[in-house]
Amino acid sequence: MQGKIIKGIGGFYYVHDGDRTLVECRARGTFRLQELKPLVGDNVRIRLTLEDPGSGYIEELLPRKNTLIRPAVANVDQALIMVSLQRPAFHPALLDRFLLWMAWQQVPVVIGLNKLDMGSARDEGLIRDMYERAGYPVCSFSAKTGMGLPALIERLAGTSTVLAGVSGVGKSTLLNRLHPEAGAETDGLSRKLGRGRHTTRHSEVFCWEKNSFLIDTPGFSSLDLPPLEEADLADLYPEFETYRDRCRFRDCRHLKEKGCAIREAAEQEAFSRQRYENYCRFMEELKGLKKY
Ligand SMILES: Nc1nc2c(ncn2[C@@H]2O[C@H](COP(=O)(O)OP(=O)(O)OP(=O)(O)O)[C@@H](O)[C@H]2O)c(=O)[nH]1
Ligand SMILES: [Mg+2]
Ligand SMILES: [Zn+2]
Repeated sequence: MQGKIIKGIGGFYYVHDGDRTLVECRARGTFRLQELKPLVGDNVRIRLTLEDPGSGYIEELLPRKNTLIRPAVANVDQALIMVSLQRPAFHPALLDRFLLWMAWQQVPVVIGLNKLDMGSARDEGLIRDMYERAGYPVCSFSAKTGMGLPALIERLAGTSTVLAGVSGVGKSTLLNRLHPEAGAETDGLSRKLGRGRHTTRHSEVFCWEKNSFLIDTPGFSSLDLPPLEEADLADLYPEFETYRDRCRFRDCRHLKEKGCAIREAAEQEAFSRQRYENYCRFMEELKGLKKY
């Protein structure tokens, strides 16, 4: 029989056949030899145990559309990177890190700006503008009140979307809103710090509408950069695209070089200057990583 791995806990994989059956499976040793680790989202062929039809083992991993490292899932069409206006506070550099990971993994992105009920319309506008100018679709909403959700639902329907974002931004709350049967645990934030409490512990796939999947994932609190060469960082910024070939030097790193078209464009606010400044910081970080 065939199915999809909807979650993996402690060496067991839970395989759903798309109808009603959920089978607890172990993976066969051969995957380990091939260094292929089954991932949540994998489509697999399984064999049921004779004595117990509720358990079985994975015989074959079917070909993947893609494989993500952060978060570790397979077969997604896009990522909804969630941030919140407040609690936790919005940090552009952190969102930029998520965007770099997704660009590096070649996964299309929708930015979900949550907790619209808590923040000001002015902040919402500034953030939206900053990222729309970079070419990213932005949906603002409140998973709690339902405000703004129709536009988001349009983007999610008919896709397999992985939810990503730091702890506490409301990933599981959104999932429950779209699919109450999920009954995902959500938690109050640490009152003093306004930080998330790492409520979701495992990634899990939910089918919330026909052919529409959401993958809830645990939020991380910090994020390193993808394993990049310095020369490749600029390629992950969609808004640099039109300027990249106009720099005076071919090997321009777009920092302090003379005749750098990207820096000039940032100074003229052709796109968000803050995104460019974070780019410069990330370049420093990549240089530092190389030394040690
Ligand atoms: N005011 C407000 N609170 C929200 C909204 N969405 C989520 N919350 C609250 O934010 C807190 C964290 O929500 P979760 O859904 O658990 O966050 P998460 O992103 O799944 O967090 P992890 O599982 O730890 O990664 C909960 O107390 C939610 O009730 C919203 O739109 N408005
Ligand atoms: Mg959660
Ligand atoms: Zn340049």
